[in-house]
Amino acid sequence: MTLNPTCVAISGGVGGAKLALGLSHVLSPPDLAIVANTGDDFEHLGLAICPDLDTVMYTLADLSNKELGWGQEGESWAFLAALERLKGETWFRLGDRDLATHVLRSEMLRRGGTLSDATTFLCQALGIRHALIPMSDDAVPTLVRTGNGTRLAFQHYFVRDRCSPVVKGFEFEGVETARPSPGFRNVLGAGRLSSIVICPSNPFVSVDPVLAIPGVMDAINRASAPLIAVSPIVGGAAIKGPAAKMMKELGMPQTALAVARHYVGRVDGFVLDLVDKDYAFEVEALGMQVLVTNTMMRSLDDRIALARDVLGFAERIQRKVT
Ligand code: FO1
Repeated sequence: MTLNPTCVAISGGVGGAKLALGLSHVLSPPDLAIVANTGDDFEHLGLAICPDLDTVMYTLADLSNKELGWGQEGESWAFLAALERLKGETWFRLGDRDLATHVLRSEMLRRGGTLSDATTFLCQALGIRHALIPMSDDAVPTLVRTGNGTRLAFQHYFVRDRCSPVVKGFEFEGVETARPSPGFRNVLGAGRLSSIVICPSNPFVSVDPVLAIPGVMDAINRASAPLIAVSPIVGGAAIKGPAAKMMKELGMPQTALAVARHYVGRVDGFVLDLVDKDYAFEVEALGMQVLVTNTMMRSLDDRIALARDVLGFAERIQRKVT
């Protein structure tokens, strides 16, 4: 199916999935394609685990575990208990329902299917009609360079070590030879594209891996659609996850303005939360258009309202640019 969306949303983590859901309520399936980060992916117990794809997939299917922020709701943990009894690795918690996703995807990959094929199959099985696309079908695992010089696999940093190691930098292993997935390349070249939205995700480990893939920024710059980033930092804190801690350890202020600076030269528009409205002038001085609105997505209505605001913002920038 050749996709020809008006909006491409780039998503990673919980915050990204919330705005992706809002966009999916505003735009009908042909008009929206969601590209998920796969830098968090890793092989565990012989299974291909794709957390950011699954967070978006479960969110769109209304199956997501709201308390945990990952995995499925109403989960049971019999597999994990049995694994414990067998002295297997249980630091990365796999629920029984979630396990079916990993087993099926792993089998499809083992038979030579691509991650894109597996994602399409699983989304169709869950009745998801919007396109969910991995950023690449090549493995581009994110490594976290820590204070004592070691490089940690992302899930070892994030889950096993509970984000406690001091972060010095990141590496996207194999990114130099990675290619955008066919779907990702396809949607960035869509003739109808009028917005590319970076959802409020961790700039370093959820967004940078996607933009670092060779050809992606060129394709974004060739597209007439503006690239808009929603700040994942509100009032000096990350809504969820280690973004603010990472910024501190990287020697950056933990502010929405620092996030804008991180994106300078790459994005056309930046969305600040109301509490950060005083940064608007400085963000504009970086050469970005600015939208100040509520970015706290507590309810489905908040998700939908932010989606509408961002799309309207893209329209305004579009008119200005062309
Ligand atoms: N995050 C945790 O903090 N603890 C876990 O045990 C855990 C298990 C897990 C299983 C499947 C999956 O798709 C995600 C899971 N996550 C877990 C979240 C995962 O670490 C993601 O990378 C984060 O959500 C950041 O994107």
